[in-house]
Amino acid sequence: MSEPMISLESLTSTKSFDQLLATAKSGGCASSSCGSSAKPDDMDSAIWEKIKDHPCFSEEAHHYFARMHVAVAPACNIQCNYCNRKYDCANESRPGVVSEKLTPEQALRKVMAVANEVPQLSVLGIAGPGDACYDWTKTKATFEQVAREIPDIKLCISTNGLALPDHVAELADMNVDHVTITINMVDPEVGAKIYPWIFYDHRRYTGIEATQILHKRQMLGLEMLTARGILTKINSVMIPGINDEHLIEVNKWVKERGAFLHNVMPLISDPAHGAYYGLTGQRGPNAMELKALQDRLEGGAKLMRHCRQCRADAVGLLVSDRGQEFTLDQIPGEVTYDASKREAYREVVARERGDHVAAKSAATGMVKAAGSGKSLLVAVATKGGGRVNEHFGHSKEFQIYEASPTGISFVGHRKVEQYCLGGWGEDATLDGVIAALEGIDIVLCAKIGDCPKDQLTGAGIRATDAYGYDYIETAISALYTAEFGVEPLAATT
Ligand code: CLF
Ligand code: SF4
Repeated sequence: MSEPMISLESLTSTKSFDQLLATAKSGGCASSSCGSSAKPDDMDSAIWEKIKDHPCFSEEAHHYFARMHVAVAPACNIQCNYCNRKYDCANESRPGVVSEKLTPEQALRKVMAVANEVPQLSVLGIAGPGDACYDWTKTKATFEQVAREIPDIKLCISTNGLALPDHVAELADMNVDHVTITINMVDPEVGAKIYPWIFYDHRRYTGIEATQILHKRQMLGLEMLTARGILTKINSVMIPGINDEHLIEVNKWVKERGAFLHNVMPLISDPAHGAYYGLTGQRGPNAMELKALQDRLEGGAKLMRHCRQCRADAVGLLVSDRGQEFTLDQIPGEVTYDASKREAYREVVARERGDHVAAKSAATGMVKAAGSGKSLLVAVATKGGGRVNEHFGHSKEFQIYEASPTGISFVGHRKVEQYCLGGWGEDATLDGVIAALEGIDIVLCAKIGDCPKDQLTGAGIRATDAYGYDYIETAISALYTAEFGVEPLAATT
């Protein structure tokens, strides 16, 4: 087990800015890889500059950087069968949670307050709770005000695409270089099963007529963004029996039109949310069905697999939402932005990140060199920084990695209910965690007690805390080579 070069606490502390600054200025890094670039070899430098601090557009960045959403855009111009308008937009948020809706002025105050407290903040997104392009006046006013006060924050928008072509030029003028379009179909017949109506050009359309218009506008918007060099991510909601097979076609279409990423998300369907699908019993896919479809899409448009389907008022690293700490009643009436904390954090991360990339490359090389031809599915308890650094019982999600002859890949995450609450754990909760880990070979965590470890073993899932605080890939490569005969497997049962 190796100690981190810089502790996660020094990266993420909300209380000790002096310590953070001291860490940033102290240097003291023993690694020969300090300062090395984390840019993948096969990526264009200009694109890397755009995505390297964006937690959604770069899987690697999501270990270090945070986004926040401001819920300034409640109005929407279409109806999705998985959405109940009383709740957040399900395209970019978990349904069933009501947001605090903000004016652009309130949003600015909130962004400055978060920037002062959350040094990882790098992106401001507007993802509803309706449609950011349809509710354009408020979206634009928010972006303009925030860009004036915090010029280095990246601006990001999510839309259903219907009103998008009307605003591409303004998005480019405002330097918005990350746009997400939710595209669930390229065949209007499929679309008619997902969208009962749209509101376009002052009138309401239904059925195939509606989805033909939506499809044309989505494709036009995507092409216009690509022509301007704006990076696009396509979100698709996987709806079993409705569009799951069809998403293969969607992936081809969006790749041909220059999409940078394709994010296939599972339908979240629950009668309690009051949406049409929930009320009519339409189910969402399970984790293995989602992974199987994502695996079939490999080789097409590049996939995003680390989406957390976050709320329209989410704040923080994707792994942990701190939105509830920043409701308007907790923010001072007057806020002045102080850039120093975010700047100090960036200095720390630049060093840690170079070290991580070198470790990752060595780990991948070891897995490939093992030449076993076999795969290992590993669930990792982490709270950020790319390390195995969370206790099993404190985890609210596990990050899933696959080690195979092609290397080590992040393939998704599994949300769970936190098992340990102040020193004791509920058996029923543990049963739920074990069910969520279906198909996993080994769990990696910073600490685990004998009781949960034994129960996991009983369910055919091994668990170990022998690699606590190691980089995730370093730990997985050690497991992989041990599993296939190179070294004994440490401390797993
Ligand atoms: Fe927000 Fe979306 Fe921008 Fe990210 S979220 S507007 S691209 S800053 Fe990210 Fe959240 Fe998934 Fe969205 S994890 S739901 S993909
Ligand atoms: Fe709901 Fe978003 Fe669809 Fe509008 S685009 S209906 S807010 S899920």
